[in-house]
Amino acid sequence: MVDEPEYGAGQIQVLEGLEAVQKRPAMYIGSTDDRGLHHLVDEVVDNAIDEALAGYCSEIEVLLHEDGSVTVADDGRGIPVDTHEEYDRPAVEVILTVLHAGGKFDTKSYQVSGGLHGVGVSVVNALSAKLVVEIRRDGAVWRQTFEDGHPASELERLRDLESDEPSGTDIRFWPNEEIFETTEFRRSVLENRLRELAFLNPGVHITIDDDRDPESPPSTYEFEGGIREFVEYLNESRQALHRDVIYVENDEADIQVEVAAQMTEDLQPSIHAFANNINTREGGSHLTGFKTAWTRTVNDYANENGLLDALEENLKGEDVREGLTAVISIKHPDPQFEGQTKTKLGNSEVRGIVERAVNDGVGTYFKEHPDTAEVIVAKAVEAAKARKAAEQAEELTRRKSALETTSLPGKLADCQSRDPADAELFVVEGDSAGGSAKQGRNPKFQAILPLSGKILNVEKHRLDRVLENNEIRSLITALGTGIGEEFDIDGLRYEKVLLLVDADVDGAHIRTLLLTFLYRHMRPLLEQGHVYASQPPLYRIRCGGETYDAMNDAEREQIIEEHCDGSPSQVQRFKGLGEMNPEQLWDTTMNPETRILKRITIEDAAAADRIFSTLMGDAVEPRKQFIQEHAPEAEWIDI
Ligand code: 0RA
Repeated sequence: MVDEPEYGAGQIQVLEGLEAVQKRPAMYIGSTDDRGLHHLVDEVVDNAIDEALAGYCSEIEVLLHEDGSVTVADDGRGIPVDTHEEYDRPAVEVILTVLHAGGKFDTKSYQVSGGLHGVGVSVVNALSAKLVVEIRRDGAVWRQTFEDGHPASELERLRDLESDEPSGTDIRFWPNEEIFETTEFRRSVLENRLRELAFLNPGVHITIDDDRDPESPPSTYEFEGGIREFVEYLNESRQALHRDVIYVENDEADIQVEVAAQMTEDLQPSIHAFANNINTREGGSHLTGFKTAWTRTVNDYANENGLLDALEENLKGEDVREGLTAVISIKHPDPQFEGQTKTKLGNSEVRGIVERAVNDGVGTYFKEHPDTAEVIVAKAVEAAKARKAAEQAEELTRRKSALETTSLPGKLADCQSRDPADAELFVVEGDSAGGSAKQGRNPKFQAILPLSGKILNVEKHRLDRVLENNEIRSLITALGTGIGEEFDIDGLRYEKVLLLVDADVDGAHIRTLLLTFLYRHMRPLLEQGHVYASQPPLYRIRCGGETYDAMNDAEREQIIEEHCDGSPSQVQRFKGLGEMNPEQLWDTTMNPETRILKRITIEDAAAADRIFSTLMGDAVEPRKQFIQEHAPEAEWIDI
């Protein structure tokens, strides 16, 4: 490290108070639902990662406690404890009680730091009923406690630090139950993020342990290979076409660029771009730079070696990306995040920097590894041929434009409302359930689209085949958004899209096929939370003139116990939606007052890509393993 800035309490900038955060938490952490809750942990972990990026921290431990709190411990420098001159209070107290009083806003103090979560640990404190910070620094162990964001104790000096004891910070917090809709941390959500951080920051060792479930062993993540191992992980259930992951790195103008890529047999690209450890799912200049350079480099190699003679044209971007798994990670001292969800990298200078890194690095790699270059070109040529064949038959263009001009599908029973904001579309498995749903619905705002057959597995077919499928075409025209590059959320005809399938294996399969289609061709619909799984009950129980519905066996037993004194007068098992009459279907599944819906969101595109490749791809072993690992969570898959 050169030119280390002196970092004491004096350098901390002060901006505003925490009441603003408590009043409008969503402004700072996006939402107060499950997602917002997990952002609290991300925020503290990101601070520890910043210490690691500055070269001071190598171990991060996350511990989920039985009482619902969580501790994040690191071996960084420790939050400063000396007196903050302006406030005449310990720096740690200022950092935890004054918004934006971290060091990060002073670009000299930190080379690189997260932009999205980088709201500061004071936000975590503001949204916690209680927070305890323990610091090992300046020869001692220190502790301070906070309640509802306010100091509940002075900073205490607990004891001297042992000579061999490393410095660091432990932050334990209890999220405020009055602020969050849920305060239950989900281990798998945290694991996905921690794994990702370990891939993006090689050398950092991250552990998560869950005391709520004493049986479960801790998970640890440390990847010496960094994003190369990330690509291998993403490709676990994809068939790679060459053994080694291509890796490029470059530093230019203080901007660090890393790219890892491997071509697979698949049809889907799986390309993930990060800036300062933030998953930039809306893309941006680093992704654009990568795409331009990858297209150019593959074309250059192909032309120089006469591999495009038969094709008689250059490869297009979509051709060279078919089946490509890639991770792009840049670290920038002053990242600009734009877009609806602030996950699009705006810095325009990054485009050229990534382009040059990939042109040079991958160009050289291809010259040194002609076998790899050739399989990559061959794969792209195959994709181009398929694209041209479809274009020549004019099928693709015809089908695409037909989607825009044709009237609504005949099978759709549309709703009366023309205002998408209060309209819902039920996509229903089977014609008979579709019939019941049509009779049972409220036609004012509920539309029904029955699906007759199984829909196509889009993971295994190119777009021309996908668009031949009648069920998929009906769905696209009913939704009104178009697909792929032409997708336009403004065309969406229904605020909610509800997938209504039987509660059995076939139903789960159909739902997964539908989700795969939506994920691959209408991803913003999922990202923006428009898609829901309807949860029809499995049992209807009667006793004492009352009716109760149970979603599963455990609930059935509980109801029989609590409401029927152990002996119900009737227990009906719904074998499928088709067995419910229209009134039952309305009562249990469609009535907004009483129904149970599960919103399907994509927390993590990389994890979702892997899940879809695993569930829908060719490799049998990883699929079996995935289903076995997730079996305890029933057939529901959280993506
Ligand atoms: C302000 C300044 C410094 C470090 C930190 C905050 C810091 C915050 C957190 C939050 C969790 N773990 C943390 N570790 C460090 C710089 C300290 C220095 O210059 O010595």
